[in-house]
Amino acid sequence: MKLIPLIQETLEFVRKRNPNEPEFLQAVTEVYESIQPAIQRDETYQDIRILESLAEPDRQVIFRVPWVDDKGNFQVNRGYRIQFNNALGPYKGGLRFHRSVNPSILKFLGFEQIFKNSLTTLPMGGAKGGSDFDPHGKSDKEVLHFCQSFMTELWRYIGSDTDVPAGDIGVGGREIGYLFGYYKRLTNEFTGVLTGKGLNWGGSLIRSEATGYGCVFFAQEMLATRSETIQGKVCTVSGSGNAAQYTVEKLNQLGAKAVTMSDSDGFIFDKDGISEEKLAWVMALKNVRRGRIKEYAEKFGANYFAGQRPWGIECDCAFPCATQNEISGEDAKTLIDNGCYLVSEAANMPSEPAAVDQFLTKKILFGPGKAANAGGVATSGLEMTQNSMRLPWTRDEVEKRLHHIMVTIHKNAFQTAAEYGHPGNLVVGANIAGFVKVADAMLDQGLV
Ligand code: NDP
Ligand code: 2IT
Repeated sequence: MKLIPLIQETLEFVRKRNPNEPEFLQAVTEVYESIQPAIQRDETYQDIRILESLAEPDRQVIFRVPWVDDKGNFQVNRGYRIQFNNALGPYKGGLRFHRSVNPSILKFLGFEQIFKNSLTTLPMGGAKGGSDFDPHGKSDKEVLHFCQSFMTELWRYIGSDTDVPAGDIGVGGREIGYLFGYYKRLTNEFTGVLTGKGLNWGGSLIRSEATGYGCVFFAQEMLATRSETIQGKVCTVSGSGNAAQYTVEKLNQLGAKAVTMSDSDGFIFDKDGISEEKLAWVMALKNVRRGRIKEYAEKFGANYFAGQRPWGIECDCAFPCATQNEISGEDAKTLIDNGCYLVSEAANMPSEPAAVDQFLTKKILFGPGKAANAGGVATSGLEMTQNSMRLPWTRDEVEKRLHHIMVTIHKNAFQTAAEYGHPGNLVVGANIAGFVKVADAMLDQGLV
């Protein structure tokens, strides 16, 4: 697509304002290039201030997080909350604790979150936050001390009608519990200020499962456009955390076969499939013992590939569930050459631009993260609803709603892509559908 001057100028403006932020620029470039058909069609979006405003966070909070480790030594980390856009509802998005966390990564995640949340059909704005704190190898007590110090600063910027954080990489049920407990002490309020809470203190059934389940539901919808089902498909999965575990669980439930899982040290390949029993063992390994995926190979006699990603393994469908830019252009080529014809992104921006190009050019079924992984935040939205009503829904009720939302997101992205002249291109479809709703709301509200 040849870019019109408005998009070129906007991207130039964003690049100048945000030097040294490659992940953020990657996310903005992809969205702004792909929404060009909507900008060209409707003059209202040709006001450059819409695109400039959207790429500028409403507020960025950066703070010091001092804490004391088990040896009695003082440690200092950096905490962040990027409140990107609240045109559609309170700021909403996860917290990531990982050593790589920096403004570029959180801004890319916060920017993506705006459009993702727009697609969910629920009233949520976009935000992201976190810290360069590395939870690997830390004791529960150290994680508790860190979370309490983090919340000592964060509490004043969030609230159930202001900004509702949740989990992401390195932030799961344990961390949400510690963060929630301290928020409650500081404010003397029991509110739905965080999602992903424990089931007996305000959490929603299916929230833990939602990202993985949603991503597989999205894959089912993509396959249905070719009159196919997921049953019997051989699937590669990366990661072994929250998103990966429940992707594998749903694949098993639907009769597909997941053959790989990974962590940052390497991946395992189990040609017999990661059965329900083996997955239960992985969940205990990762969520309780907090061990390495390599142990799976030792336990079940599978193959382990140190320092590698699973994209060289033959499969029908691939589910990247670890992190950004984990599929290179080269990996994409290998996947396609080996017969893979569906990629559904549970992770945020896992495919490098060169990989996305190949998926689109070769016309395989490609579900971009902001559509395919929206089930996580959508179910967070359902948790907020239940908290507001002070009434929990059953597991079945939440899963039905999640399924309906994923079907709706796919339909919206699919129809929008066709409407704007790019049939089958869910990158164009999801970005335009997400953008139009946010831009209209911003215009209605006087571009604030
Ligand atoms: P977890 O922390 O539960 O798991 C992350 C997994 O990815 C771990 O196996 C981890 O391995 C691996 N990983 C993390 N960073 C890297 C890296 N740099 N290189 C290789 N492997 C890595 O996080 P989630 O499962 O929650 O998140 C995974 C992805 O899904 C992220 O992109 C996240 O943004 C996205 N996502 C999550 C949602 C949620 O609700 N949790 C919702 C929507 C998207 P190791 O333990 O070795 O670090
Ligand atoms: O990337 C994401 O959508 C998440 N990490 C979930 C955010 C949320 O608020 O549930």
